[in-house]
Amino acid sequence: MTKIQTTCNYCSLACNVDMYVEDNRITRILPSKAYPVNRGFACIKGLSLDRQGTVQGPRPLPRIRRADGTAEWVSWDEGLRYCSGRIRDLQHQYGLQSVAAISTGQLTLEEMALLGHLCRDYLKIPLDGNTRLCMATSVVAHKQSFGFDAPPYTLADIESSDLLIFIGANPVVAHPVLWDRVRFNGGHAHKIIVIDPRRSETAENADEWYGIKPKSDLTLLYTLANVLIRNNWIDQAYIDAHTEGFQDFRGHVAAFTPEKTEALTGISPERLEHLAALIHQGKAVSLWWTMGVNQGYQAVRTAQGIINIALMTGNMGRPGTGANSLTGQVNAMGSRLFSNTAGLYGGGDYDNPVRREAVCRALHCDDAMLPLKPTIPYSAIIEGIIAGDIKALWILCTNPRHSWTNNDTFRQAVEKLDLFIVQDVYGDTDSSAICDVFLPVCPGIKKEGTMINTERRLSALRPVLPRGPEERNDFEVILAMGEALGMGKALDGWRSPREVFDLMRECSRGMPCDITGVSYDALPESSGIQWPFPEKAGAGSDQRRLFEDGRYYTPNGKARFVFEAVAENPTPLSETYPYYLNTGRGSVGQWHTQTRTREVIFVADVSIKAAYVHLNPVLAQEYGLKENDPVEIYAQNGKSAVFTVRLSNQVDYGQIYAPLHYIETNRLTPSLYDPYSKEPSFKFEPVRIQKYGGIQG
Ligand SMILES: Nc1nc2c(c(=O)[nH]1)N[C@H]1C(S)=C(S)[C@@H](COP(=O)(O)OP(=O)(O)OC[C@H]3O[C@@H](n4cnc5c(=O)[nH]c(N)nc54)[C@H](O)[C@@H]3O)O[C@H]1N2
Ligand SMILES: Nc1nc2c(c(=O)[nH]1)N[C@H]1C(S)=C(S)[C@@H](COP(=O)(O)OP(=O)(O)OC[C@H]3O[C@@H](n4cnc5c(=O)[nH]c(N)nc54)[C@H](O)[C@@H]3O)O[C@H]1N2
Ligand code: SF4
Ligand SMILES: [Mo]
Repeated sequence: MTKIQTTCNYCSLACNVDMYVEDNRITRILPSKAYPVNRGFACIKGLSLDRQGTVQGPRPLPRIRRADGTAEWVSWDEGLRYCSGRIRDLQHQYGLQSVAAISTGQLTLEEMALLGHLCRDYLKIPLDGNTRLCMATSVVAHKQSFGFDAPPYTLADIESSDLLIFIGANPVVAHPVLWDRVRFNGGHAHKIIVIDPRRSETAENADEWYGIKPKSDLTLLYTLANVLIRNNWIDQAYIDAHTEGFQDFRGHVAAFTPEKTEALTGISPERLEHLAALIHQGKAVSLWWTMGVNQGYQAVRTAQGIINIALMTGNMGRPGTGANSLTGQVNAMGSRLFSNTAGLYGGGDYDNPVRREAVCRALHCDDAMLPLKPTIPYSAIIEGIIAGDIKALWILCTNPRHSWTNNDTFRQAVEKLDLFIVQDVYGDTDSSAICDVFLPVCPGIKKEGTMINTERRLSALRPVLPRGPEERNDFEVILAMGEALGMGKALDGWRSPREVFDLMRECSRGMPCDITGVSYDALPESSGIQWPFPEKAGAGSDQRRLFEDGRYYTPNGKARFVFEAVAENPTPLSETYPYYLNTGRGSVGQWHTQTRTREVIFVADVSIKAAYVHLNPVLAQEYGLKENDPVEIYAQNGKSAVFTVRLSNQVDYGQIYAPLHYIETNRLTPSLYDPYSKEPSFKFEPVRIQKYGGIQG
C-alpha cells in the first residue's frame, strides 16, 4: 500500500489528504494530520475525492457533433486537428478576436498558465475565467486599496482573533474546515459576528447576527466608520503612518448617521453603536468577506468599505486582524496571478514597461508576444457571441450553461456559435451536452500541478491513480491543442508542468507574490508554502501574514481609503416584483453545478433532487403554499422557473433563497454587474411568485 499526500481540489482551503492506494485503487483517504490548514480534518467532499470520473463516457476520446446532429468519437489527433483547423478558419474569415475561451479557478497553476500562453500570447484571443463570477471584486478592491491583489491574512489569524466579523459569508457550508477552526479558536475567548440578510447556518451559530437589508452593506459600513470616528475609536497613529485619503474619507462618511441609515439598513442605532464598541474593545479584530459582498452592483466599493474599517482601526498586519477576502475555488488565487488574463504573469499590469520587460526575459520572448491590455470580461464575451462577433468558444473546467447569470443568455449564445468546445471530466454536463466538440479529461486524482489557496499557500496536486492509455489530462490537451495550432517553438520551455512552474516562478521575481524560493519538487509532502517566498527567504515561519511592517504595495507604500457615493439599486423591488431572490450555496456536500458531487453517494442520497427555494412561512401562507408544493417564480429579467417550496425561518418575509446547485436558479438572476469588476450581481433579483398551476397572484 502506498500513501500519497495530495490537495483537495474543491474549495479554496485546499486541505491536504493522504490517499492510500493498493492495486490501483484508493482504499482510504485520511486528512493529513500535519498539514497546517486542516490538521487532520476534512469535509465530506475531501473525504470522497476517490469518487471522480466514474460516470464518464464509454471511451475517453473527443466527441464531435456532425452536421446531422449525430455524435462521433474520434482519435485525439483527429479531434485536436479538427478544433485547431476550425479555429484557424474562423480567425481567418472573421478576424483574430472571433474566437474566445473561458477557464476557471479549478485547474492547476501550470494548466492555467499554459492556456494563457496559448490563448493570449499566441492566438491573441479573449480569455476570461469563472473567477469573474467570484473573486473579480476582491481583485480590484485589493489592487486599488493595497496596490496589489494581496489578501493579507494567514489562516492562523482565525485562532488569534478575539472578534471575527463575517460579512456575506457562510463558512459553515462553504468553508467547513475553516469554520471548525473559528469555533475552536485555539480555546481563546472570542466573539463571532455575522452580517447577512439571511439567518444563514453561520448566522445561527454566531454570537450575534445583523440581519441587514440586502445590498445595504456599504451604507452600514460607512455609518460604522462614522460612529468609530465620532467616538474617536480610531488608530490615528496607524492612519497617519500607513494610509492616505483618510481626511476625505472622514468627510464622506460624516453624513452617514445611525439615525438616518436605520431605514436603509434595518439596523438600529443602538445595535450599530454596540458593534462599533465591540470593534473598539477588540484587541485583534478580523473582518472576513465572501460572495455576499463580491456579487453585487456596488461590490468593489463594499469590499473597500470593509478594508477601510480595518485600516482606520489599525486592525492590519498583526496576528488575528485583517480585512480578509475568502477565495472560493481551490486555485482561484493561481488564476488571479498566473492566467495571463487580467494582468501579466506574476501580477503586473500590461501597460507597465518594466514588468513587460521582466516577463519577456523570464519567458524568453519578444514584447510583441505579450498582450497589450487585459482581456475583455466574461460578460463581454457572451455579449460578443450574441452580437455575432465571436464565432467560437472553448471552455475548460466550468459549466456556464448552468452557472452564468441569467443563464438562458448563455444558451442563446451557444445557438449563435459556429464552434463550441467543452473540456470537462463529464460529457453530460449542462454545457458539454450542447457542445460541438467535447474533450474529455481525467479528474484531479490523476493529474499533477500546483494550487494556491485562500491564504496564498501553494500546495501540490499529485497523480494518485494511473491513467488509461487514451486518457488525457488538461495539461496534455492544452499542449496538444497548441501543437496542432502550430505554436512550435513558442512551446519550448512550456512542455511539462514542471517547466511551466519554473517559468511562472521566474515571472514572479521581485513581485509581491515572489515564489522564486519555491521548488516544484519541494511542494509534495510539505506543509505548503505561502507567497511571498523569494529565493534565500530561508525556512521562515509556515504562517506568512502581509503588511506586518505597515508598508503596502502602492508607490508610496501607503494603503488608500477608497470610497464613493452609495449607488441606488438599479433594479429595486416594485409593485410587480415585490420580493427579492437571494442565491448561494445550499449544503456542504453540494458543489456548484453538482457534476462532481453527484458521484458522492452520501451526498446524492441526502440532497434534494429538484430545485427548491426557502420561503418564509408567512409569505407561503399568503399564497396558499405548503412544504413541498411547487411554486413558480417570475423574475424581473423576464424569465420564470418552478421550484419546490421549503418553509424556512432562515429567510424573512419577502426574501426567497435559492441554492445555485440547480440550473433553474440562474434562469432568474440578472444581467447586472459591478462597474469596476464586472462581477455579476447574483444575490439580488426582484421577483413575484405564484402557486404553480394556480391563478397568478
Ligand atoms: N459546499 C460548497 N462549498 C463551497 C462551494 C460550493 O459550491 N459548495 N463553492 C465555493 C466557492 S467557488 C465560493 S465562491 C464560496 C462562496 O462562499 P460564500 O460566499 O460563503 O457562499 P454564498 O452562499 O454564495 O454566500 C454567502 C452569503 O452571502 C449572503 N448574502 C446575500 N446577499 C447579501 C448582502 O447583500 N449582504 C450580505 N452581507 N450578505 C449577503 C447570502 O445570504 C449567503 O448566506 O464557497 C466555496 N465553497
Ligand atoms: N446564482 C448564483 N450563481 C453562481 C454563484 C452564486 O453564488 N449564485 N456563484 C458563482 C461562483 S462564486 C462560481 S465560482 C461559479 C462556479 O461555476 P462553475 O465553474 O460553472 O461550476 P462547477 O460545477 O464547479 O464547474 C466546473 C466544471 O469543471 C468540471 N471539472 C471538474 N474537474 C475538472 C478538471 O480537472 N478538468 C476539467 N477540464 N474539468 C473539470 C466539472 O465537471 C464541472 O463541469 O458559479 C457562479 N454562479
Ligand atoms: S473544506 Fe474545502 S478543501 Fe477542505 S476537504 Fe472540504 S472541500 Fe476540500
Ligand atoms: Mo466561487
